[in-house]
Amino acid sequence: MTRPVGVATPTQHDEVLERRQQFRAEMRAALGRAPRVLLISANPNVTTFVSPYGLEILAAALVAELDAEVHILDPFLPGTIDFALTAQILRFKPDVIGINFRNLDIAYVADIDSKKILSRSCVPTLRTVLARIRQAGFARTRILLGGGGFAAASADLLRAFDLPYGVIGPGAEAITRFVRAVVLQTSMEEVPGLVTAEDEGRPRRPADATWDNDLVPLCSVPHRTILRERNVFFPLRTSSGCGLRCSYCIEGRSQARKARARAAPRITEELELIQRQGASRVMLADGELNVLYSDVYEHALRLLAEAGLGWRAYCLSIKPAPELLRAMQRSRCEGILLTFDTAADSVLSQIGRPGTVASMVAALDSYAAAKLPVTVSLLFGLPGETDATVAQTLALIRSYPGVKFTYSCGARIYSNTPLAEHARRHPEHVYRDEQSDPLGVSLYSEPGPPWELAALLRGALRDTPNAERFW
Ligand code: B12
Ligand code: SF4
Repeated sequence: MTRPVGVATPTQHDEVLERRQQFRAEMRAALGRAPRVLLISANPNVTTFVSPYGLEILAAALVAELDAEVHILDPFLPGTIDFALTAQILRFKPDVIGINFRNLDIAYVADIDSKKILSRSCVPTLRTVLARIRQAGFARTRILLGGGGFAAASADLLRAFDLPYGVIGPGAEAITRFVRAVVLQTSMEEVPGLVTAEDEGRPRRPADATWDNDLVPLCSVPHRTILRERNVFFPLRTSSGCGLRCSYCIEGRSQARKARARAAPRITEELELIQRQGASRVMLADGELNVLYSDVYEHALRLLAEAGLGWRAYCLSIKPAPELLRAMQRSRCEGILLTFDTAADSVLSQIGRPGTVASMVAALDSYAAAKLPVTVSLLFGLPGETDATVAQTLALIRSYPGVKFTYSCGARIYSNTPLAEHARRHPEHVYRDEQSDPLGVSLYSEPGPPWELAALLRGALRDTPNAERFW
């Protein structure tokens, strides 16, 4: 089993210390030992290898708050056998099992030749994990689901697997309070972000990221070793959440509902930790790095520059402040993934993103003038897309031959989003994979099927080497 190692730094506030003392005493009194929590990563790494960053933060919370004994297990780690999971559960005898379901599927794949959706679902992975847990005879009321993939289809997943509880949003406080409620046999009401199958994606008490942001993860050694050996980007978050609500995106629902920056000392501490782990490149794991303006980004970029680490980040297309641009230029930027989606104002307003195409283009101009390596991401087929809006976006691609563009066709419909609501009213624009159950992959695509859009764009962009289809 994997024992997470690392150093969690307790916040020095009296209130926090008092709470932690109380929680730990309660656990000892009820159990006569520390609570045991098993955290399982149900992520088959569909595209690139990633570490279970969310679970590492939960592990830090459980140790800091409850002095818990925590194991992080990944039955899909290369060289691991998934059926060993049952034996590991029987041996460790956890009081609670927390499962991270990071990806529901790989989001977008419409195949031109077969005229089908070929996206790969991660639901079978979750099914395997739950089957192993059941084989160990573990009570379903002590299982808690969470993560981005869970938030995207919470009610459907709970119903499909007959599970009572999941958490939407940041999980540090939630897992701590869940363990406490299980051990003390008290109500689950205090668990922030808790949802049941009836809640349809709306927690009764939303979670926020205060606890999560204040922790330094307890890292899973095997995962971090693979990141180092394969020279993959190590995750590092400077903020959490997104205050915007783009209609197709689960970000503002799966993370905190309001973007919050982390305190600079926590970022410094975590950066030092990943340097010791041998990181040479970092993915700034924020939904969008610049979604709220704060000097914490500049602080992080300065630290990265001093440490000589490369970095990548998703960035919203808003004009970067001169200080932020300078900090980016002075550091080893390996990629800014600019969220653009469309060059048509009519589509932009339909997806509920503030701003205009002119303001997004101004942002692109700033990054391009600063000679930063920008990749613009586009999503064709959103509500309001027409032949004319497709032509507008094609014109944008052609007018920036020096900038790389990636595009997808058809927007993944997640059941907990406004796009799902819109799709229910416009079933003529919905395309499903061959699975008929509610957890199958469905895409929204206007004005025609996603594979037709993809074929049209392939033809139109034949002589445009700066544009590439994402999948
Ligand atoms: C950075 C990032 C990447 C990087 C990762 C780099 C790295 N080395 O880690 C890259 C670019 C590689 C990437 C790839 C992909 N990604 Co990505 N990624 C992100 C992003 C922006 C941040 C991920 C992260 O580290 N977050 C910070 C951690 C701490 O948050 P977390 O893991 O969600 O955990 C917190 C909570 O969810 C909760 N929680 C988590 N688990 C549990 C468990 C329990 C029991 C509880 C109570 C709570 C809980 O508490 C945690 C701590 O606060 C997220 C969006 C986001 N803001 O999270 C998308 C996101 C996770 N990615 C997504 C997708 C689709 C993908 C890809 C499939 C894209 C593709 N087609 O290639 C691949 C899949 C990679 C794989 N595993 O194979 C989707 C997943 C949802 C879905 N559609 O199923 C997200 C949510 C984006 C979105 N808005 O749609 N990604
Ligand atoms: S700005 Fe980006 S992260 Fe935020 S809701 Fe929109 S697409 Fe999602």
